[in-house]
Amino acid sequence: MSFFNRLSQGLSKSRNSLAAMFPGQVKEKLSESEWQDIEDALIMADCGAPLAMALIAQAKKSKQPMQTLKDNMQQTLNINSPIHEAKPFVLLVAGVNGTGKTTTIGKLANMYAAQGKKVLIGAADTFRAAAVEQLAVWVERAGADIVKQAEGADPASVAFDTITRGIAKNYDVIIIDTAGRVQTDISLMNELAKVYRVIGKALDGAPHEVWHVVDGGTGQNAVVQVEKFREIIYTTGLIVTKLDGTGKGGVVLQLCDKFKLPVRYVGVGETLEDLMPFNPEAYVDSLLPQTTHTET
Ligand SMILES: Nc1nc2c(ncn2[C@@H]2O[C@H](COP(=O)(O)OP(=O)(O)OP(=O)(O)O)[C@@H](O)[C@H]2O)c(=O)[nH]1
Ligand SMILES: [Mg+2]
Repeated sequence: MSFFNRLSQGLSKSRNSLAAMFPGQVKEKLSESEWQDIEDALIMADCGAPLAMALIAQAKKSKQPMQTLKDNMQQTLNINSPIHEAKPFVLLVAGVNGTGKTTTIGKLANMYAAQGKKVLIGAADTFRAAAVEQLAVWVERAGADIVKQAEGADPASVAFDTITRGIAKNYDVIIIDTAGRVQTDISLMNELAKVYRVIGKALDGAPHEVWHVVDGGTGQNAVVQVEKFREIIYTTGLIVTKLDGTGKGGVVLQLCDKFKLPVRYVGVGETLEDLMPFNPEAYVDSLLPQTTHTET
């Protein structure tokens, strides 16, 4: 299934409110109350009121308002920042509890392995033995390797070991999984800062990328999460998960607008294949009521 179809299916909850208001083809000329409805729907999808209002205000001023709205939404999402290349490429993955970090790492490992890369995963979520087991299952399915230590081990030590091993054994990609944590837990945030620092000690210039995994259904709270994590681990990109089941897809717009962080991939399901590169155009099309969309 194409990116557009997957996403469109998933985001249909946020889109339905809009699509229901505008069945069939969308006119370019809308009445004031129709614009208000679109603005409300964007706010309900968690675009954030200031951004929704700004987008609508700009659109209304233009000769082709609907097209302008789409263009500006796309522009907001289209943050040009190529993924840093290195060998080994070291990626740190973090975020609050249950957002889909471990699942996403499984998907990423699968993707890189399919590209013929040698992939090593560090199980730096040492909080629960079950977390390491969960990761090991994903990693095996993906055909990658794992570095783990006993439950309760220092996550920074696991990260250090993983990178040392990855360099020695000539891995192409090293991904470090971390335990979920809320941004208000100072000691856990300090622990994450230490993981970040130690990765840099194990390999100069690492981590090359730091991806914050956000549950696409989180809504407004995602903004403060991204803000606080970024202060600690210098986030370079976002992964937005669970877009197959949310009515709140608009938060992605808000995150891109506020932090100018690129969305690297999106999660659209629970299997290894359910990870897709982010496509701003398809994303906007799946949020807004449909005109027509042709696959290329
Ligand atoms: N529908 C759907 N479910 C997902 C997606 N990504 C992850 N999940 C589910 O979300 C739940 C949590 O996923 P994990 O990967 O364990 O999340 P985590 O961030 O590693 O969790 P902690 O390590 O406990 O913080 C699991 O049930 C996953 O199957 C997605 O894109 N879509
Ligand atoms: Mg996990």
